[in-house]
Amino acid sequence: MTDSKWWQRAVVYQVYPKSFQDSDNDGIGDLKGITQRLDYIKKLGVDVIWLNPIYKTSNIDGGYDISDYQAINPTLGKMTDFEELLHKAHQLGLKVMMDLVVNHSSFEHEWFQRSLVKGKENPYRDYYIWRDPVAGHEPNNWGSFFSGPAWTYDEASGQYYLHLFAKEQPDLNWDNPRLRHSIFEMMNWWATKGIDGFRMDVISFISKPEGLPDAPQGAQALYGDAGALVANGAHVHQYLHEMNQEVLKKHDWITVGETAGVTVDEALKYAALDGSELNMVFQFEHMGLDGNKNPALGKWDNRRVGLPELRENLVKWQKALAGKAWNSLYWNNHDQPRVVSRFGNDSSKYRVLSAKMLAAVLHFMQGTPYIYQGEELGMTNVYFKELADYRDLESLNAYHELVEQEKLVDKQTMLSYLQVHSRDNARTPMQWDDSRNAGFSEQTPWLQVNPNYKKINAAAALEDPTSVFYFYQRLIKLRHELPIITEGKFELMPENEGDHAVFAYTRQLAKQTILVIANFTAEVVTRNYDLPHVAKTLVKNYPDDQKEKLRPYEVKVYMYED
Ligand code: TEU
Repeated sequence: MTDSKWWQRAVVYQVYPKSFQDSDNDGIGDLKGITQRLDYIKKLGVDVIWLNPIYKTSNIDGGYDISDYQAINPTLGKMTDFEELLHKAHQLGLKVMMDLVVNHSSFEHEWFQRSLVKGKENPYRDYYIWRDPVAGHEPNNWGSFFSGPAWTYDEASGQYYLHLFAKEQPDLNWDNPRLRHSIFEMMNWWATKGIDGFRMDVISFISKPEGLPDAPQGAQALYGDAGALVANGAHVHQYLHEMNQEVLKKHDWITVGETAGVTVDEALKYAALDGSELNMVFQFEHMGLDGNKNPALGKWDNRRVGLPELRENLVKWQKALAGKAWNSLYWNNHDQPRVVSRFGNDSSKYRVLSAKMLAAVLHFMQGTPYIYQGEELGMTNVYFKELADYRDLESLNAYHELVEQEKLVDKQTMLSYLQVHSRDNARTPMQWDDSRNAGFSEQTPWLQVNPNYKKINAAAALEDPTSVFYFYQRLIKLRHELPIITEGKFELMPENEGDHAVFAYTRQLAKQTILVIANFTAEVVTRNYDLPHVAKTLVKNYPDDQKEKLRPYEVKVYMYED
C-alpha cells in the first residue's frame, strides 16, 4: 500500500446502542448487547465501530444531551462494560470511535447547574451563552432545530440561555478558553481509556457570530434560520486547531466532524490532508435535496429526489476534495431515513437489488464509507401510522408546531412526511432473527420493531449467499485489497451527465481503471459503455451480464488495465 492513512482505507460501522441488542431485557439496547454481537460486526469485515453517545444523559434526545461526559448511561451499562466492549473489540481487530457532543451539554450537567448562578465571580456562568432580554423578548429571532425559539428564559437570573437544539441542551460557550480547556481535558481522559477516535456532533456550530445578530427569516417561517449563521463560524477553525494541538495530534485516531452546513471550501479546512484539524467531515448537502421547498417546513416533505440532482451533488464533493481533503461516504445514519426506502425501492421485488446497487455506488467512491446498523440487511423505513408510534422529539415537536400550533400542514400530510423523514425510521431495533421482537429483546422494545423483521433479519441474511449482507462484505473486502478504491481518481463518465436513470463513473490509478454502472430506476434501459475485452467483473447484483441492457436497479462494476 502506498502512503494512504489507515482511516482512509477503513470502513466504519455505526451502532445506535439503544437499538442494537438488549442483553438484560429491559427493552433497551445496551453495551453488553453490543459486546455479544461483535462477532457479527467482525464478520462483515469493517474496521471501526462508531458508537452513538453512551454517556450519562437526561435522555431527551437519544443521548445527545449529556449530563456527565465521563460516566456511562446506567441504562446502557457500567464503565466496566464499556472497558470490556473496548477490549473485546480490540482483540477482534476492531477500533472504537466515540461520539463527542460538545456544542451543547445537558441542562443537568454540573457545569450548567453551576452556571445558573449569575455573577462575574462565577466561572461557570460563562461556560454557556447567557443574554439579557431585548425589549422584554428573546435576545434574537433564532429558532431551535427542534421547534420553538432557541432561547429559554431563566426567572431566577432574569436572563435567557441559548440552545440551538432542545431547551434541555444548552449551548456551550466555546469563546471561553476555560471551557475549551475543560473539554480537551475530558477528551484526553478518554484517550487514556484506549479509545480510537471521535465523531464530533455539530462541531461546525461551536463558534457563534459576534453579537448574535438576527438570522434570515423566510415568509411563513416562525423563526430566523440560526443554522445559516452559526455554521462555520469565525473561530471554528481556530478552536479545532487548538483541539488538534491539545488532543488529536497525540493519538493515531480517526476523527470525523459532523459539519452541518459545511460547504466545499469549509470542508477543505476541516478535513485538510495536512492533518491540522480533523480527518474528515460528514457533509449534508445530499441529505437535504428532498427537503421541503417551503423553508417554513424545513426537511418535512414526501418528495423523492431525482438521480440528476443527487449525482451532481455527489460528484461535486468527489471532485472538490480530491487530493486536498478527505470525505466520508454515507447514505444514512441515526438521523436519516433508511437508504433503500429513500433513494432505492423497498418493495419486495426490488429491495435487495436496489440496496446492493446503492451500496456499490457508495463504496466505490473516494472517502471513508460508513454503514449504519441494519443497512447491511437492507432494513427499510418503518411506516408508522400514528403519531403515538413515534418517540423522537424532533418528529413530535415538529408535528405539534406545524400541525396543531401553526396549521401549516394537515394531520395526514404531516404523518406522511414523518413516514418518509422521521429519525425513528433509523432507530427501530436491529432485526436479528424472526423470533419475538426480532431477537432484539424479550421485553417490549422502547420503539416498535419494524413488522418486516420476519423476512428481513440477520439470521436469514447469513444463510443466504446472495444476501445484501454478503454483498457489503464483498465491497469491504475489495476496498481492503485494492488501493485504487481508496486512492483512484474519480471521473463521471462524460456521457452520463444529465442521464435520468444511470450513474456511471470511473476510478483510476496508474494503469488500472474501475468502471461503475448503476441503474437507479425500475425501468430497463440501454446504455453502451465501451468496455475493453479484458475487463473483469468485480461485483454485480444480477446473476448474469446482459451487456448494454440494464435491468431495474442493476449495478455492474468492472476493472481493467491499459
Ligand atoms: O444532529 C445534528 C443535526 O444537524 C440535526 O439537526 C440533524 O440535521 C437532524 O437531526 C436531522 O433531522 C446531531 C445528532 O446527530 C442528532 O442526533 C442530535 O439530535 C443533534 O446533533 C443534537 O445533538
